[in-house]
Amino acid sequence: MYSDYGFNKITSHLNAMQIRPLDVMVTGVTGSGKSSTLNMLFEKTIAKVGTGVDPETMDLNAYRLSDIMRFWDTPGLGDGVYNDRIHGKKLIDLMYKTYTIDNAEYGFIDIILVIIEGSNRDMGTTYKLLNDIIVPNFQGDRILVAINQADVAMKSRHWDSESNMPDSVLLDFLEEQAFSIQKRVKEATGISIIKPVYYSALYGYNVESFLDLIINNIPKQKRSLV
Ligand SMILES: Nc1nc2c(ncn2[C@@H]2O[C@H](COP(=O)(O)OP(=O)(O)OP(=O)(O)O)[C@@H](O)[C@H]2O)c(=O)[nH]1
Ligand SMILES: [Mg+2]
Repeated sequence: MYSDYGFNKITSHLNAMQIRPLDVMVTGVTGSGKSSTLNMLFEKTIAKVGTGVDPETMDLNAYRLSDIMRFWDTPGLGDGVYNDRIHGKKLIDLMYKTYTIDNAEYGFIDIILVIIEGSNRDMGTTYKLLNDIIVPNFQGDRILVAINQADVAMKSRHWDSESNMPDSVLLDFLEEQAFSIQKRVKEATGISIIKPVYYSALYGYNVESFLDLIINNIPKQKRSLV
């Protein structure tokens, strides 16, 4: 059960921050697998996953994995200029959602997770999402990147479907890709991100690394507004 994963560690971080739960906003290009990622964590279908080429998620939805973590599914960018503007506004509104404690105002979302597809299709839209929407409105050190669809990163080649793991060739490729995305994000957006993890929401591969990325990067303090 992933709802128990890292419980003690998360709890002690949150106690230090004096918040509960940790709010994680999940963003990324349409079709990158945001909703699938939530289904992977919850081990059941909680969020509707797209089937064809059409974007699926149109609104913000919050799901509580446990008392200590809540995930916000969001619509993906790359859905045409008109919809991107509407969806972009929803993302920005969420980034500016606040709560007040002892007369001080804090940002509701603690961490933003940007999901990228292993095939690297549409990195341009990912950079646009970062540059136009996220980076100007959110602290750079609270932005995490994860690479989904590890199984099809090499067009399904080198994925061992018996063990549901990459073989050594694909593993090398994914490692290389993680470094390269870290570098490219720096060049394209100016922010320094932690080396992304890679995982497969479809096959539940590397879920623990995915959660570790979040758990190991829980901020020390409540988020002040930018
Ligand atoms: N092979 C593979 N396919 C995946 C994986 N994760 C998601 N998909 C597929 O990618 C498509 C899009 O997945 P969604 O979870 O709906 O993507 P999304 O990011 O929520 O998309 P929007 O809601 O449109 O923004 C679906 O057909 C999923 O089955 C994965 O790890 N591997
Ligand atoms: Mg979705």
